[in-house]
Amino acid sequence: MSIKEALGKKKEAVEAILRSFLAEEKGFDRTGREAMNYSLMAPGKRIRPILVEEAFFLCCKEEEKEVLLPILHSFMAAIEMIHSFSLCHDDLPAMDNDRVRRGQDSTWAHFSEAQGILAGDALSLYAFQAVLETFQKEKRKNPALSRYEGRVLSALLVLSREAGIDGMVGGQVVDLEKEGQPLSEEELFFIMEKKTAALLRASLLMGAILGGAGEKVQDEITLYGENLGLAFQIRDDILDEISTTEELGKPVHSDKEEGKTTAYSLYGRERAEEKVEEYTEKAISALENLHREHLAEVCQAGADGDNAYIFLKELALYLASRKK
Ligand code: GRG
Repeated sequence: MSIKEALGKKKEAVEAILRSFLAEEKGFDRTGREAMNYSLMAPGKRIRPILVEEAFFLCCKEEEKEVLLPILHSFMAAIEMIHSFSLCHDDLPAMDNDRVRRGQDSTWAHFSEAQGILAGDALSLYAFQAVLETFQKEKRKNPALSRYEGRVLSALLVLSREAGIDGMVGGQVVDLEKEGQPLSEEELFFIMEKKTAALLRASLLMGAILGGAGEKVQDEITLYGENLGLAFQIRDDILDEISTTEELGKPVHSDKEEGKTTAYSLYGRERAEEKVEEYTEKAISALENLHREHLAEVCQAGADGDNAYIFLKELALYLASRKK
């Protein structure tokens, strides 16, 4: 199966999981629930939940997998809720003022500005509710799950840290504040690292932590995520210049119009493409290192671990030349 086909299958599986976590569309607050679900189910690539799942399967011992599966699914849903909240708010008139996202009306354009704000707020909190409620429910069925409480708390700490002011929100703060001003390379990397790499890194780290990875494996997987994130953002900057609204499902040339310094404007196309390659290579080498140095630990994951290793390697290459 090609990586493209594998991604398609994984995306479908993620969407089935997301559907199981949707807010119930009923009651006086129904509009808010509809807006949350509209934002969450808009057709995205679902890269982040896929990364959570792969990192989990890379690290988790065979005998622990089944019991942790519902918790894993809640983390996969949670990261996509956080990502959707960020897109929902990023499109608002006060931020990028975009009416199109993922090939359809952005959430605020479909509902209203106020409901767009509230949908993002609600999704950011629902992410934590989804994990905690799932864990509580599963513990009631199987009290032995209490022994994984430390993993769940650590993974939630990663999620809150990487999504908030120490991560994605922090990156967005600087991105907006510096709009229209030239950025130094250092400032640009601060933004890319926080705004984009943080959630990709968090996805992998959460999956690894839940799967029981030790510190060294966590460090290597973080390095993979960090470099994958930088390559992903630089590719995004290139696509904003060379692609079309139809292909991307969102407005193009927006960076230039907003006077943003991007990797494309800083380096030019050729060097930006080289940077994508450079960070992709760094990501792959972190993964290879993990596999070489910590084989004994990763091996306990059995065939699923091997498949995840191969998939994550291919994914890095695929994302480096993605078209959307
Ligand atoms: C509003 C707190 C707040 C943060 C906004 C995510 C974000 C930060 C802004 C969106 C614009 C942007 C280019 C962000 C960089 C990260 C990125 C490339 C997001 C798009 O992710 P994809 O390509 O989107 O995975 P899909 O739609 O496929 O899920």
